[in-house]
Amino acid sequence: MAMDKVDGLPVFDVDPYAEALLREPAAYYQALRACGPLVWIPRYGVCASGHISVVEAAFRDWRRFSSARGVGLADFSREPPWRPPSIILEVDPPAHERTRRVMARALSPQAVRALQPRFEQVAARLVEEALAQRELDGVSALAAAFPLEVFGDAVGVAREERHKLLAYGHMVFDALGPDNAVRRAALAEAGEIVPWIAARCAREALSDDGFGAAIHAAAERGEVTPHEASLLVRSLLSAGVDTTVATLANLLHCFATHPAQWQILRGAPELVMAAIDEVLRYASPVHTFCRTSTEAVDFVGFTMPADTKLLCVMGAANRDAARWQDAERFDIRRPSLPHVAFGSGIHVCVGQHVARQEVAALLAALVARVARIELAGEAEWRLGNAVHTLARLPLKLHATEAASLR
Ligand code: OVM
Repeated sequence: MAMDKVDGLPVFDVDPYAEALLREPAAYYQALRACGPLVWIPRYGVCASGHISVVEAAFRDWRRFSSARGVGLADFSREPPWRPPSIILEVDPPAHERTRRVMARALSPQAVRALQPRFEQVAARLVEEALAQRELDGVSALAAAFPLEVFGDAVGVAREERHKLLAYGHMVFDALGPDNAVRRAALAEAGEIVPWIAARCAREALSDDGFGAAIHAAAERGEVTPHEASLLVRSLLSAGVDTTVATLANLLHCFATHPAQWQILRGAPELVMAAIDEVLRYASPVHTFCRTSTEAVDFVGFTMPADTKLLCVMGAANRDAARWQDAERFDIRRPSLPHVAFGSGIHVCVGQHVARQEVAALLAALVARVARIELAGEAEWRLGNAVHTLARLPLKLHATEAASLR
């Protein structure tokens, strides 16, 4: 590993956004961790870390590691963002606190719990439909179909053209990377998708009983303006679909490729929640979020320059041997928490209990009905500048015996 003059930081000569690495990141993650707690990536003039202690420290230190200049590679203080910034994610305290409070209340535990029966019902139906097929694409038939239906309903979005939520999610997350082919392809759809999304966020476009209406109710109480309420609904649609689709796809892939772990889970369904955290740790859907240093930061024995992006590589941090024994092994019986798949600190995923409940509903339905998840063809990874998941996952689901005797 070369050393350089950049404040004595180890230099890592890599393009983290190269297609081969986005597809197959494990070796990059390992090299990143091996370079030390903090590295300099000359290609983009950024720092990066794959050490969990550093990633957590940066997420906690919101004063010196700002989100307001964007959580992607682009520094909003130097180049204009591709869309009006998020008023909850791309913002620091004190502004962050007000919007976060409104969002947290709309996504209250009671509101989420009330959705549980519906999640279970849809999950059971999708699993039956999947079992009836000789072969299926796990991504479209399960991973995408489930959140599009239940999360779309939960927010209160009309049913027409919901697939556009997927394209929007790709846009939001791929925009966090450099100006590469992945980002350009995702943003090429903006002209069609962005106005559609904006229209879906208005009060009159939303149902009366969803998260969307709850956010607009906060505007009626004067906690935010009506325009801010629409932007918070946009945040739900930005962050809430692609991420859970990716998690479910990664979950199916984990169990299809680790059949012994599936048998362990079938024999101990009380491990469903633990299994979800192990999927999040081992196959973290969001692989990288950035922060921007507001001043020079002395930490972990190095000085990180001011006004510099830090790539918090959660995908790498979640396999840090400093926290997990045999970190490269998928094992649902291990303690998987605390991981940083949902981030950490003040911006930690505000919708994580919705996401967990969605994933748990589908996983529980699979555990109840599926004896074996067989890979029926080659899994195809989706190239994502911030999300690591599959584009296609050919599967054959084998029903449990009790069911086949029915
Ligand atoms: C947003 C948002 C929130 C979380 C994640 C995200 C980049 C976006 O508020 O738009 O993905």
